[in-house]
Amino acid sequence: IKQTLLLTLVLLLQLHFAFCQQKATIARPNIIFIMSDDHAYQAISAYDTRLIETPNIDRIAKKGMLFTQASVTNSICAPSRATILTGKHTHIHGKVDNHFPFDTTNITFPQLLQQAGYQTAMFGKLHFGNNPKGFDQFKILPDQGAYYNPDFITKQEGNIKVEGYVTDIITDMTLEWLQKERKQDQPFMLMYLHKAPHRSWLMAERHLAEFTNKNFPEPQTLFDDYSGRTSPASEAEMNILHHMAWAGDNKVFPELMDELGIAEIGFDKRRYAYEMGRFTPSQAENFKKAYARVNQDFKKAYPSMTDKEKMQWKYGRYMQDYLGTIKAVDENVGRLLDYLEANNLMENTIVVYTSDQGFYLGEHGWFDKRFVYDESFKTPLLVAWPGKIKPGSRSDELVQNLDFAPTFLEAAGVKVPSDMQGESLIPLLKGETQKWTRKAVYYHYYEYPAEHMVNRHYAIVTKDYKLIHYYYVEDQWELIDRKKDPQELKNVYNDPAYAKVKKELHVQLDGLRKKYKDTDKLNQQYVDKFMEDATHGKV
Ligand code: SGN
Ligand code: CA
Repeated sequence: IKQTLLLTLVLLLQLHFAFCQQKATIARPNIIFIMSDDHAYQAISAYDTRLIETPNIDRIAKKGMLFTQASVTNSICAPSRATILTGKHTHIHGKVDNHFPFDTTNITFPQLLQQAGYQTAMFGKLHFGNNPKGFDQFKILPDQGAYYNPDFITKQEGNIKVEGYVTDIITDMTLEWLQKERKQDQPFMLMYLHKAPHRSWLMAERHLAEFTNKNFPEPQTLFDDYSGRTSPASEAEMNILHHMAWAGDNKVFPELMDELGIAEIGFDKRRYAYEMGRFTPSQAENFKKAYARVNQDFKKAYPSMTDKEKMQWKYGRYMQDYLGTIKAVDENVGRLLDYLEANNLMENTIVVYTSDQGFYLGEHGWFDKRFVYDESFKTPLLVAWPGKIKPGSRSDELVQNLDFAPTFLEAAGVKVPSDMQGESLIPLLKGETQKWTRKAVYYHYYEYPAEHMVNRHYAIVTKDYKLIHYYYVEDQWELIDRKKDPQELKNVYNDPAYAKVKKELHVQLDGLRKKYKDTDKLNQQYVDKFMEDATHGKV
């Protein structure tokens, strides 16, 4: 009898553990990571309603949390993506710019989740030059990818070309995977990564008529003369008037440029021809038709336009196209959210919406990113997790793309590797702000010399200040008072009133560099490697 009792007890215990394990597996949340490319927070109505309504992206903030001070560690595409996947600063994972290849010996959070029993998939833009590890399924755009009739590198079908508009296609692939391939008995981690609204801003055909007729308010610093800062701001080549391409960006027909005697800016006509070359005949016709009116108006106005008016015209055109591409992103995010709601998938799923960095929408007269100034340093971040995050909540803490990997691993109950440098956002998501101790973040941008010519710099950012060191072309320091000067127009580094603050920030910056293991020697190594590659024609 004793033996039978013992056996029964062992059996019961085994059953109990099996049940608990199963429960733990079921309870592990799904993760959907939605990321767009170059999506400025100024172009999401949950942040700012002046430019566009994005009711679907806003749904995520309504259900969850909006982060007002989310930022990136290095405001450029592939380095940001590598930071997201590894939870490390760019000088540690090695992808410091778009040029260096991603070192695939790095351990990424999708690999760890896959090992822990998650089903994993990635659709859209990665931009690494190599395929992602740790994915059961992927369909990714080669390099930057194309807006119309894009090619894809796929895990199972080799290279394919799909007719249609890229934002719709990436969503179709994502929904198809959810419908047909998702396993019911496994949690999943899905990366849904848009190309839009990356340059050269081609919107979907269905939005052409509406968006080419819209007007937008101008930012207050559209005519910034860069006089208040050190030289990198004025040396950068991302001014809308001087560096935005007439045909390639603003869709002035090349033949009209010739007729009006307008000189090309950069690869102006070549880029235009490339985009046109990808269209089907009917897409080309719609595109030409939609921009014909724009060109007619421009033809009349151009001969008497002042530089100021040219800037205003280009800014308006830029906004029409850039925001037009976002309209399709928002609609497609809506399709995904509708699917999740209709299939009971919202409940146990973390849904993140973010961008690989922010973007200038005419602030400082700029487009593009790269600088540590707010519009490109900050990035949108909205997170829904029903039952865990209070609906409609908001966090002003200094969080970074560095924090995603540890957050997702903790949510999945997977041990966070000790060399990951980010911090889990879970306390913030749960409203336990007192557990969040970070007071400053570190930033380091490397891609120079390169397109847009933004000098290399590193910085410490607190809620009140930015201390920036530009170091490659010239050695210059900037101190920005974020509270008094939110538009970041004035360097107060040499203002005696800031002597104490400056001293303290220098100490903090040294501390952060030590903590994250960044050094001048390492900077030099990246410069040397870049120069070596440039000499061998690899850049
Ligand atoms: C392209 C764009 C640049 C942009 C980089 C990096 N030029 O080269 O304007 O800064 O991508 O963007 S384009 O003429 O090809 O449009 S990133 O988001 O991939 O880092
Ligand atoms: Ca980008």
